[in-house]
Amino acid sequence: EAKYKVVFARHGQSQWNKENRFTGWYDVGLTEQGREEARVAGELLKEKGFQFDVAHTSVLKRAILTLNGILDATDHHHIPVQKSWRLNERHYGALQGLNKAETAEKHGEDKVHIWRRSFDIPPPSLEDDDERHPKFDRKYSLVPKTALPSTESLKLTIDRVLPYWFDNICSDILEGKNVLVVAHGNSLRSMVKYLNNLSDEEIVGYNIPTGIPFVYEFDEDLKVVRNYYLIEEEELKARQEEVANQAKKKE
Ligand code: DG2
Repeated sequence: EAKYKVVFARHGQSQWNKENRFTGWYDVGLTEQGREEARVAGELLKEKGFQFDVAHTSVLKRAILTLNGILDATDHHHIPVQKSWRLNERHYGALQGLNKAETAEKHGEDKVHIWRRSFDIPPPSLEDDDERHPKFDRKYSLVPKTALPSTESLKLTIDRVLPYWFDNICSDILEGKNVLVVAHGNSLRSMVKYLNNLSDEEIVGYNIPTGIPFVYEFDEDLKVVRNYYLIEEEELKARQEEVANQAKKKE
């Protein structure tokens, strides 16, 4: 009954993941460990016999470099890669750059949990004239300024990710292509919420670790038949727990 398979992965550890800073649309590179995670993910996919015809990623280099690492390790340099701002991380507003644990110390863990994981409450927004606003970044010069965020809740992220899922990724899947998607914690949570039909409450507790491929199998109508990570349950739980705990106060 499963007809199509799509492989997803969050990028490997970025420099700001390592420093435990809110990243959002800030365009930070990978750490050595992040590059290694990409290589290991690629080796795993190769070992399991996955092949790809097209890849989709964001316009942020931590995702692009991870995808490149996977394409390198799986010997898939030839496939077309589509990059879109719609697969970018959720915009973290004025929190971008701040340390997650320090922010919890300052504002309280509960507040930070709301900013990180509530469904529809966006973090404080960037000022309109803040030089970090995406409208000043030439990467986004072909996106209408009014469509560019100065902060985003998960709900707003879903609103801009899902059109890309339907129009660009689903069409590739339905053409019979093997698709690889490399994106970010919250742009992936957006797709997972939709695909697994999770409630606004259920998605709150769902965390995605860096660099670990996960697979969705679909029937001919693109209904999800099953989904799973390519690592053991126990290791997955530990890695998810780590993500959940990033905004705990330091002891
Ligand atoms: C992280 C996710 O994004 O952070 O923007 O800080 O996936 O690009 O590393 P990513 C960020 P949390 O929502 O898990 O705090």
